[in-house]
Amino acid sequence: MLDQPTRTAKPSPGASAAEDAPKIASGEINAQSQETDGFQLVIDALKLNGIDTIFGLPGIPITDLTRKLQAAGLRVISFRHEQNAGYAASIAGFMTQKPGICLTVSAPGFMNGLAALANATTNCFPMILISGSSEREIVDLQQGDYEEMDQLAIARPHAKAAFRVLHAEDIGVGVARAIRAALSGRPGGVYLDLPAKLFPQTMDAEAGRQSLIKVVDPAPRQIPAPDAVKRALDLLKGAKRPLIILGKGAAYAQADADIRALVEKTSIPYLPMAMAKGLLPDTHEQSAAAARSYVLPEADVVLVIGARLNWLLSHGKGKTWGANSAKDWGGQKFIQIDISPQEADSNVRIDAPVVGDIGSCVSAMLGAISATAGSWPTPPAEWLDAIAQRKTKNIAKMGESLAKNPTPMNFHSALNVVRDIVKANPDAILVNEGANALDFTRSIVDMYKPRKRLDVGTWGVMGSGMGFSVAAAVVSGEQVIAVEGDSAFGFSGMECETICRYNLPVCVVILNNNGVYRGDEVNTTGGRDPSPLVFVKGARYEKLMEAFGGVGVMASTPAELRNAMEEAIRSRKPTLINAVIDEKAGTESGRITSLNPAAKKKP
Ligand code: OXT
Ligand code: ADP
Ligand code: MG
Repeated sequence: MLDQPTRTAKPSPGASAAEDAPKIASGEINAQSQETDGFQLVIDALKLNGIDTIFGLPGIPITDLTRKLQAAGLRVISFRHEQNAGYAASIAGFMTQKPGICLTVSAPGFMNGLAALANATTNCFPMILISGSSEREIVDLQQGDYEEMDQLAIARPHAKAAFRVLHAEDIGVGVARAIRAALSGRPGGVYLDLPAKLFPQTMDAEAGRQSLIKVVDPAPRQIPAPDAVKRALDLLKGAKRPLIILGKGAAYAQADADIRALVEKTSIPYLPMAMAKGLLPDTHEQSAAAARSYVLPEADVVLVIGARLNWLLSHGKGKTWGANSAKDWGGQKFIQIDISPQEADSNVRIDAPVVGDIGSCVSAMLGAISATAGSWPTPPAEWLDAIAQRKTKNIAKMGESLAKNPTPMNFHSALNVVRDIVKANPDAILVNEGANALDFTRSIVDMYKPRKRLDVGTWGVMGSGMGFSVAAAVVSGEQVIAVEGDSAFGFSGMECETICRYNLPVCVVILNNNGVYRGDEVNTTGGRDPSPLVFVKGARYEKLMEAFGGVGVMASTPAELRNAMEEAIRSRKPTLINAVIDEKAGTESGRITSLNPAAKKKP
């Protein structure tokens, strides 16, 4: 099939394109030339919509696109593996409420990016995976093209939406649809397929300019119905033991001041999910994080804001919630604020669903509470006192563990240092993955500001660490501290080169216990291979950062770790600290041992 460079351009898709015409800088569409092409239209469409950073990896057919994007003033962050570029794009989306863009080559590059796209959809992160693709006619007849694959069909089940653009004049619509799909309603991952043939297609420059769309109001506010707000507040007001759960949707919504005001005006204790830590400072007196296993079963009314009642909340039922068995309901009444109307009742009955964007819902609730002029009841003192007691006990227990200084280091003695460093640098962004390395960090290291903790999310995915770190540093310019299990780090460790190449202020701390969960397991079969769970003992991970010109430090004591972290933050140099901890430290699967099938079989 021939290219169709001369297809008649469509009329202007809307007034907005005409209004924004001057924003497409002259020179992007060459004023002398009467023609533009697919490369240029992709760049113009992204720029017109405020996209300024691309995470990706070049190769056929997008190599030139990466060069041209850079020449057009966009920041192109080039990775060593597309999966890491994809994780970077997804977390950039979470941090900025703009879709993060990941750009890959066809089939294998696309597949590498797909894991991150699926993870973005699962986590409700707005992201667009743009992949070049091979020749449709050959792909569809399965004639064996270079990197042949029906990418659109494969992406579709893993994305919120998937689109392919075949003609240059449709690039504007394709990019606009991708942005709208990623951002509106529940955010998610979107796939945009750009066949190789699209890029050199030419069309009249003016018609091309007219074909672009600047998306107006890509994430429209969704105002909750007043009766839904009233139903929720009536239920909450009558509670004897109310609890608020804040999820990463609440962090994403950037309604920080109103969320804090709602918590403080109602005096209700709250529990932050992992990535909602810091939405209010973890040291806030209403935080019930240190009394989690007490408040979940005891609460009578639970207001869930931007969190799903999925496995991380034991599906809202079972022993965690005070029921007798895993399938039983604990008797709590639930109020759920979520932008997705289908979320309610997905696991247990939601007595008062409030559908809308969190900013609008929380502000409507605050308005209604203020209208009751001081008559909002403080939760009963017995409830607040009981929580305070549990907290005091758990915090004291934690304090004892943190005060110990064993040799070799354990998770507590190493993380006590990280805890202090984060306290002294509350703007630093903490990236965290591993099993024990994740779970201990979550409960030991307090966060003080919103969206500063980025972790493995809904899938518990290993390999997100370095992609998240690169994006966090690029997007925010802040210091990044990545606390990594040694196994977790291995999934994306080669991106140390990327961190050094872009000279990013990333300090990676590997809590090195020589293996997955721990490093002391032996192969008891007498065979020659090591246990599947252990790595080379005494591995010198710090040399990896040194190999690319960064700083590498081996730390065997809390004092060495503290010095190295302080120096990393002072210098803002790429740094990897290999924090050697006891190989016997750690339990299988960390805090989720009970999810192992073998554990489930046990009586
Ligand atoms: O109330 P109680 O008494 O229960 O106490 C709780 C709190 O009240 C208390 N607490 C506090 N006390 C005092 N002070 C403070 N401030 C405080 N805060 C809290 O502490 C406890 C615990 O609190 P928490 O954490 O809130 O509560 P809990 O009960 O744990 O919460 C439940 C959950 C489910 C919400 C929580 O546990 C959670 O969020 N868990 C997430 C778990 C997760 O996602 N794990 C990652 C996956 S594990 C596994 O799959 C791994 N793999 C396989 C694999 C994966 N994942 N991905 C891919 C692509 N391939 C393979 C692998 C390979 S992990 C892994 C590598 C592991 O090895 P590493 O070397 O990397 O790591 P190490 O383990 O370190 O060796
Ligand atoms: P966590 O893992 O922290 O428990 P989840 O990812 O399970 O959080 O849940 C996030 C929820 O937040 C999703 O159900 C999603 O629909 C919702 N959400 C995301 N952004 C918004 C928003 N702006 N307004 C309302 N709900 C939102
Ligand atoms: Mg480990």
